[in-house]
Amino acid sequence: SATLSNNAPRILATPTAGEIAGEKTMLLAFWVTGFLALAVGIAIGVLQSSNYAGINLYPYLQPFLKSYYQGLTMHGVLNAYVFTFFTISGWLMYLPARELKLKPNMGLAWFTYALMLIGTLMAAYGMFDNSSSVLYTMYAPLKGSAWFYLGITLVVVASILPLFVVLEMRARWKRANPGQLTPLVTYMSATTLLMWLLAALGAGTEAVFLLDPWSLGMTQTIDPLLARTLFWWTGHPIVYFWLMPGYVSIYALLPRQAGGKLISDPLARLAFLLLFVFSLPVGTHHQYTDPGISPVIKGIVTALTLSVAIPSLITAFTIALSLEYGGRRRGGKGLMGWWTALPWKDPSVAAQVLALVSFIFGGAGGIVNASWQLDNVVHNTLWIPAHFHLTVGTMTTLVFMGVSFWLLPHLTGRKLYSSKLALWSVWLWFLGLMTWGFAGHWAGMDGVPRRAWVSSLPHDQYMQLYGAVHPALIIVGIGGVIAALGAVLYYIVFFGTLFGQKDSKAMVEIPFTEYITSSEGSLLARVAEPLGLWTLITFVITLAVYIPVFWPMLTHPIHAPGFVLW
Ligand code: HAS
Ligand code: HEM
Ligand code: CU
Repeated sequence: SATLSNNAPRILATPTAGEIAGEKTMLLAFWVTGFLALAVGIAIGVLQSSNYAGINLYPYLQPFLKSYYQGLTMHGVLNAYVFTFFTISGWLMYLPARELKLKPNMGLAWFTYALMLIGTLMAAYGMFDNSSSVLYTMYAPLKGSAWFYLGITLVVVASILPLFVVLEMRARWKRANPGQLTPLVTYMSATTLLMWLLAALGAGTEAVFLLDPWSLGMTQTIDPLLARTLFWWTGHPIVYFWLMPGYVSIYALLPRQAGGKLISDPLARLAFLLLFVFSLPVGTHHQYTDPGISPVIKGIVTALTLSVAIPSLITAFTIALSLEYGGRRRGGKGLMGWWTALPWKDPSVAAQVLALVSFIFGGAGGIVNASWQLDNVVHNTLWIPAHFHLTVGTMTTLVFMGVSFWLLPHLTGRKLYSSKLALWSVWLWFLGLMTWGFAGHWAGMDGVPRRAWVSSLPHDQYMQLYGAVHPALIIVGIGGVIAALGAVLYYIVFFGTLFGQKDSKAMVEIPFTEYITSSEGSLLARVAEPLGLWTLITFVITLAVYIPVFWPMLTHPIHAPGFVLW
């Protein structure tokens, strides 16, 4: 009120019970929509792993999936964009609101949801009518329909909006707590969303200036190299937009769930800050084999990409130590006793720890990809999808499955349907993806291409081409089935909980962790605090790398007509 002096902390209105209930409904809407998309995506995933094992299920799916590529487009878009964007957008608005005890701008939150839903439905229409089997990377000159591109454009625009919800809450909180550091979860959410704002500029530009007008017939040709480069401006950092929200749970909640504390709050901030700065300028590591980008740039990008692994290495050690601390508090003795003493019976903990285990392999594969010379061996082979099923398939999907086991009861006041089934679903998902991941890396090293409808070949031709790695390809198929079984159990638990018994004790609290080293008095945390400055720094570094990439493209434009190959 006006009577308060400027530097006295103003009392902030904490949300009422009714307002909190409204926020919970909002998050539930985001999560249910996201997980529904994932269910469709996963069902198609099994068709794809079977394809590599030599089993062609597509003739039985007429007229729903006209081709492998129609299915693959849906799998990529529904899993990697729709599932992730919905769950992440809700998650990153809701958690800071609870941490700061502030009411988010609910109008904007629901507007985000509505816009994302409209975009999704438009893109889904473009995929279901088989007009847009251009895969989730949308590589021109493959040409999809305007429904598809405009839909994706709306989804991307919607995914930017949660940033403003979070920044507004952070500003309100900072006004009431002058000179204080942003609380950790809010810090993490804000850096993730700021990173994504800069990231989205690439695909946003591609969509608005190249793909949308082209698909609407306003332009006749397209520049494939420029389009790809703009896509990967976004397409690399997007993987950290999938990873960092998982890290929010791993850093800020899991240590508590595992019976311990987070070792260091400032180190967590450092990890997020480094992820922010280094995610942006490295997109062209997806284009090591593309012409038209100078080898000097490719060398610089190799070094920068290896740098973006550093925050994940920091995470590995910080979290391993935090888990060890939890395990020892639970009575674990000796070298590895803490590991077995972790609460493995808690499906939420098991999911997240298993996701971390698989991410060791996903991350190691990423470092191989990052190394320019080595990438030539694995690029465009099955190695690459194997790599990202051990990253986005676990550190995002498995972590969010784990989160949902406490979050759904928290949101609905209903009991988790079955802890035992949940635990089985987690292990099967982990084992299935590890199996397919392992075998996919193997097959890829032996040259099996990704994005190939190999099962449509006559059997003897398939064996002639891929017989030498047939065991690996069979294992890919088996892994897919195991993971899908995990998914079936998961959805039984998911819907069983949503439609299950109300239980007053089910309304669990959010397990915000405590820290051993807090950020009080930490120079590191102070340096990391001015997010506006860090956004500017990141933008400048990104431009420094990308201006020399774009310059030759803009001065030597390519005019390619569109193709529809399906
Ligand atoms: Fe990647 C391609 C490089 C991470 C996703 N990546 C992809 C594609 C996707 C993807 C989707 O440089 C394919 C796109 C397409 O369709 O073409 N990636 C990296 C590097 C990292 C990396 C260097 N990727 C990710 C993450 C993803 C993801 C995360 C999704 C969420 N990736 C590449 C490159 C390509 C690529 C090239 C292009 C390749 C090509 O040829 O096309 C790094 O960020 C990885 C760092 C991670 C680590 C692991 C740390 C380990 C942790 C777990 C610790 C365990 C604990 C448990 C605590 C260094 C944090 C305790 C356990 C005990 C036993 C004690
Ligand atoms: C591609 C299987 C879950 C995202 C693939 C491929 C296979 C596969 C075999 C390679 C297809 C090819 O290169 O021709 C599965 C199975 C799953 C599963 C069996 C679980 C049962 C997921 C999840 C995500 C995901 C949870 C992300 C959240 C992707 C993406 C692609 C892909 C982005 C690349 C599509 C492309 O190349 O255009 N999947 N997947 N998948 N998957 Fe999955
Ligand atoms: Cu990348």
